[in-house]
Amino acid sequence: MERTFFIIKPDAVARGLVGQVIERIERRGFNLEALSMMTASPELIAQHYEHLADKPFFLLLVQYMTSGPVIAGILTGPEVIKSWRDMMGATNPLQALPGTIRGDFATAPVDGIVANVVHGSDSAEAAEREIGLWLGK
Ligand code: IDP
Ligand code: MG
Repeated sequence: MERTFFIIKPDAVARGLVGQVIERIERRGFNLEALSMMTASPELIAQHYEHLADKPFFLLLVQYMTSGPVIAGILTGPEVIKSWRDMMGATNPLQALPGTIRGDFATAPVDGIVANVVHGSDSAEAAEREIGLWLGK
């Protein structure tokens, strides 16, 4: 069994999409091991996305991710890290295929903000780091 860390981002919470995202997780057969609602601090987002700190969009990303409450949690299941990334779809919703969460729920970026509904860890190492950072588990 693998575990991964996921976020339902502020745009999705604000738009009332939490239930539909959770429904897809449950329908796929993954287990919700933890679920927490919180508003992230800029410091937390800066640590979470530290590998993007030198990107020109970094400040916009911090503003976006702190703009309202998020749902953060842990998913467990077979090959859940890759499966959840596949369910999310491409980073830019313009490229995300219909059938993926981003492809079904997000528009192309507006004003440089890639508001794309969900986050998922991209490796087992990232999952453990992010779970520790956000949930202390
Ligand atoms: P991922 O979320 O698909 O793993 P990352 O490259 O890790 O994509 O980027 C993290 C987040 O930063 C993205 O989900 C998106 O919200 C934002 N982002 C990524 N690339 C851009 C960009 O070129 N402009 C603005 N925001 C971006
Ligand atoms: Mg990423």
